[in-house]
Amino acid sequence: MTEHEERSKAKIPGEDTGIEIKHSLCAICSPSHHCGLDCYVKDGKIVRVEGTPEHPYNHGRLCTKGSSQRSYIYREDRIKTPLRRIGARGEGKFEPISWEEAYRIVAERLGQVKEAYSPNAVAFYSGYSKWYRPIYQRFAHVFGSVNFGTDDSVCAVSMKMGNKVTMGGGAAPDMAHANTFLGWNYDGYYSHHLSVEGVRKLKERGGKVIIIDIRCTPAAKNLADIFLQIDPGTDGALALGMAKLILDNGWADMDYIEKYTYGFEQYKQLVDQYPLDKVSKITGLKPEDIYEATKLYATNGPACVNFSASALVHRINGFNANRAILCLMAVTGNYDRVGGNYPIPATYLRQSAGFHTRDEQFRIEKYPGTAERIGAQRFPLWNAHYDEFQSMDLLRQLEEGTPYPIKAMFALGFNAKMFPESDKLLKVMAEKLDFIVDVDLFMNMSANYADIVLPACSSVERSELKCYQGGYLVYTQPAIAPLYESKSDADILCELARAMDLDDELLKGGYEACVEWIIDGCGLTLADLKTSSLPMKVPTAQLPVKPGKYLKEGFKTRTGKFEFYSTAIAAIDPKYGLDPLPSYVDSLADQDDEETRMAYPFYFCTGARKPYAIHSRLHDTPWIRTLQPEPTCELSKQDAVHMDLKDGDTVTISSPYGCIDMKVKTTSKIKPGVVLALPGYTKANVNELLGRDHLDPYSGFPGYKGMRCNITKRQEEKA
Ligand SMILES: Nc1nc2c(c(=O)[nH]1)N[C@H]1C(S)=C(S)[C@@H](COP(=O)(O)OP(=O)(O)OC[C@H]3O[C@@H](n4cnc5c(=O)[nH]c(N)nc54)[C@H](O)[C@@H]3O)O[C@H]1N2
Ligand SMILES: Nc1nc2c(c(=O)[nH]1)N[C@H]1C(S)=C(S)[C@@H](COP(=O)(O)OP(=O)(O)OC[C@H]3O[C@@H](n4cnc5c(=O)[nH]c(N)nc54)[C@H](O)[C@@H]3O)O[C@H]1N2
Ligand SMILES: [Mo]
Repeated sequence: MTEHEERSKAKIPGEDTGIEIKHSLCAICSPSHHCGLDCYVKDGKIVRVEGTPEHPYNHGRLCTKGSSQRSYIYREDRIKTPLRRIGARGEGKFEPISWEEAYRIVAERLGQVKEAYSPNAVAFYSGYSKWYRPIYQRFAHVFGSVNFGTDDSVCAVSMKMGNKVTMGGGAAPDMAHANTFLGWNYDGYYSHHLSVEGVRKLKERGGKVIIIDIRCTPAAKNLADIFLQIDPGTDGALALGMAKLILDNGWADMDYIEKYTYGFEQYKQLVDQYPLDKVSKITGLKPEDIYEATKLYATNGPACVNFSASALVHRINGFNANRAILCLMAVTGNYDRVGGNYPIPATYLRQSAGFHTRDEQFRIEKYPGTAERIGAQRFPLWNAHYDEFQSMDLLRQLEEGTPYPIKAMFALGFNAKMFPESDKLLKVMAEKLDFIVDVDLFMNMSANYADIVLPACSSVERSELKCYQGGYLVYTQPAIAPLYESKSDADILCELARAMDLDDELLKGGYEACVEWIIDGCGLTLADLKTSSLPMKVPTAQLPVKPGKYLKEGFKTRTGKFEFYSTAIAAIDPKYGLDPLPSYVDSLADQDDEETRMAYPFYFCTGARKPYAIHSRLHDTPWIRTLQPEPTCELSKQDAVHMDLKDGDTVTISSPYGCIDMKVKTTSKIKPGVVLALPGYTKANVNELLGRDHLDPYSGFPGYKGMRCNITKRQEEKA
């Protein structure tokens, strides 16, 4: 009896269960942690899911989101066939059509736009899903458009750009060798639950943990030796203040600074403007707490820091706040040293697994030309350092038609609720676009605006290439056949490439041909990968990746040094006013006039992660929805008392851009004046309250986590 058979017998009573356990992966969540999933399949249907015990990443564990897999994939609103719109845009009236018909229409209509305007008039967009990205980006470029853009416009890339212009590479924490972990906006239990183990082990070894957050999270409660509950959006000032303390108290690593860094004198002048009492006022923290945390971080080394993909960089001052924290690594000599933070080379989909693939080359080798991508003029730093359009400028370019009109959008997983002024974006798309295609698993408010809607299948219904830390690679096999007439995104793109007769034999050759090309040279072939349903060790993986490369060979910046003063930013036209130093500005600086302050006195922070939610994906998944049936915001107990609010009351949250209603949950975990809420609800979309120009000028990232709002008890509740 195989191990699988033994397990299914042990778990499910009865002699012949007819159940087969198939390995797959859960892709509901972040691509950096797609857990191995065991699907118990009976008669072509998944009857149970568990984490895969033998999987090198999650070792059998599965979170709330992953456990909802069945409820997710068997949702009623799955798109079942290709659809053609027959009502007005947004109305939601469609008729089923065949795949052949759908491909024919898409090929013809995109071809017309290309002919009448230019290939760049077609914007190719992707929502959060990442697995098909190399295929998709190449598809857009082979079509001839420079305009490929994704949710990277708002997720993680601001942080990665900070790394690029400061060190030239990433900043992975070397948790296994650190004595101190500075968990700066680290909410591991909620957003990266498998990372908690590393922090726990550090504590078991006698290591110390500092957590800096605006809310008292499980990480603060369970892991922190020192917890700083900072006022939202003020982290940049704290980081500069900490640097001053470190320098003034002789805790700095002056040898490191001298040998490996650039721009220290200018940086020191900036830092000197942030004495402890001033920083205490800005951040709402006690001077003695800042002092203790700084001393621990600087003197109990080696110390590593956590960098968040969203918490700070979802603010208009976020890029430089993040950079100010990066600089602390150099001040204390903790970058590229054992126990600090260090660069790890990317493997596939920009993930690190310690071996080389050709996915970057696959993405960009067909880049079609010199035209400016969407957002290029407005966000020159983004444009210089990332090979996608900045989607936060899409609404403007659609409206104004400059520097050239956008006339069609082809999207995989388009979700307008992720964009500021979501309603406005949909309205303008309806007016300005000749043709819209959306590929999704579920019918939603954005897909209702498309002319053609195509049904995608989920991760358990498809094959996909995936790498994992530790030098692993897997090519998954479908646990069940695609539901209804749905297909894998990669297959859709490759079939469409054939229907459009694009000039690219790889794409036309299909997903597996592309995968073979991408992994060629890594030491495993697709045929090898197909012999195992679990991740395989890649022979060329060089592990463990050791710190010290940049210190030896030079940093990947213009000066070859760690740049306190960024020469990449200095190279941007001064008219944009970007500061090469990590200077601090207020996170509400553009909403600071007296009138706005009085009308919208609360600080609205949206999207701090919760274990039962991810963007728009799970709010309509029945089993998960029972955990929090109504869109709900969190408010401090003090504010609630003041406003005569209790749990379950309905409030109206308003901004200069609109208002939404949510239920209230009172909490003692956040400070007075702060309102927290999740994005992604259709009934109460927080991004309708966010202005389209409330953007970080360095990255173009929106201030999702720092904007003004007002909150009032709804009239009926008052009665
Ligand atoms: N206010 C506020 N807004 C935010 C954030 C915040 O913190 N606050 N966070 C931002 C961040 S960091 C991110 S990453 C974005 C994410 O924002 P989105 O990109 O909107 O993410 P999702 O809602 O997860 O997915 C988008 C769509 O993809 C579909 N989808 C799921 N799987 C697949 C698939 O395999 N194929 C296809 N074709 N479609 C699929 C989903 O059904 C959904 O309709 O949201 C951003 N928006
Ligand atoms: N469960 C779940 N997990 C997810 C996601 C999800 O939607 N749900 N999304 C995934 C995606 S796309 C992303 S980008 C990542 C984001 O991953 P993270 O960046 O880890 O997640 P966040 O919860 O946005 O932020 C981390 C912490 O920062 C805190 N914070 C907010 N504002 C501030 C501030 O001004 N200063 C400080 N010091 N702390 C602050 C929040 O309270 C939170 O505890 O999560 C990924 N993981
Ligand atoms: Mo994200």
